[in-house]
Amino acid sequence: MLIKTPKSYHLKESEITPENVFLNRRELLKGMGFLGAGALFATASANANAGWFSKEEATKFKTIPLKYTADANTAKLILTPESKVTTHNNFYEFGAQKNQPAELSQNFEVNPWQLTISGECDNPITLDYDDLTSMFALEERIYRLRCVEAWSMVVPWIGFSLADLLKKVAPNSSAKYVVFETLHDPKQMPGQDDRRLGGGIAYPYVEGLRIDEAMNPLTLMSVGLYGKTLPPQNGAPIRLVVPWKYGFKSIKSIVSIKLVSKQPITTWYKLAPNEYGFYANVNPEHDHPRWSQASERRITSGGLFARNRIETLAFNGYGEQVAHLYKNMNLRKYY
Ligand SMILES: Nc1nc2c(c(=O)[nH]1)N[C@H]1C(S)=C(S)[C@@H](COP(=O)(O)O)O[C@H]1N2
Ligand SMILES: [Mo]
Repeated sequence: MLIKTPKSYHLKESEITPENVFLNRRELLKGMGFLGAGALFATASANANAGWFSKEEATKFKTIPLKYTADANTAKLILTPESKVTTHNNFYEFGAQKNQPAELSQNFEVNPWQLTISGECDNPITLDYDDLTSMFALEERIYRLRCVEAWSMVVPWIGFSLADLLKKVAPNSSAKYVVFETLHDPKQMPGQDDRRLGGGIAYPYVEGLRIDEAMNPLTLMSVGLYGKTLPPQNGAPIRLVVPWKYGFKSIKSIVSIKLVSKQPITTWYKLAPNEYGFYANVNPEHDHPRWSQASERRITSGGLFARNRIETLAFNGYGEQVAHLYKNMNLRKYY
């Protein structure tokens, strides 16, 4: 018998959502000769065969199949359907309503793109659009995504570890934090100069991590989901995914990554420091002033309003991988 040791970040079969998604995904992987083989070259047409690839999905923007490796273990997971992952979004640059990013971002230009990694390091670099998907071996990572508004999803991201990228630029000893910035281009991102549409936050969107959080192997630079490049509403061409923190840390459409010596002032923190801490680790014991964080609504194929209330886990369930980063910290103070 073949016994696979699951990577610790994979979800368990038991946390699962709907059966048809599970079965379809398994069929898909089997059909691709994946269950048992090492690598999966997913194609858009293979995805289209799966039942959850529905017409609700925004289709104008062309996503491109990606070559990536996955662990056979991922076939066991039930995912939030692609049609929900790509139509229920927070991306205020394209509007603060959940449906607006998918509607208003379909002409977003992602190629050419420039991502600059600079600051406290020996070898600053600038990557272009093609570098983003060719510089590193891509892998699929199935992560929970927990929004501070108390909804959550399970998403099959594709990407590479931020640590691999940072190692390339050789951070120096003053590099204590990492600051990320989203593209600032109000012509393309109408929310950036329309305060009502853009939810009244300051642009460009800025986020940050402590260097040890950035170097943690769970911290992902994502260039795709569901086997293809990212749709614009999910942060094309490249976004951060930090699965143990509230979703607002996972900044989209990044053009700058800078190594710095001081904790940066980040977008949501600047707006309301009492509501959005710099750390923003998922913590069921520390409520947001407007939302209890004790439980969450898992978005499944059962409809956005299906009853899917589940308990929220400390560090979003990734404590084994990341709790040590906060060993001597009072997480009520540093929320
Ligand atoms: N640039 C930018 N990044 C962003 C946001 C945003 O408004 N602008 N919203 C954040 C929030 S609040 C969440 S929950 C996640 C949502 O990611 P998704 O739409 O891919 O599910 O993106 C995060 N990244
Ligand atoms: Mo969020």
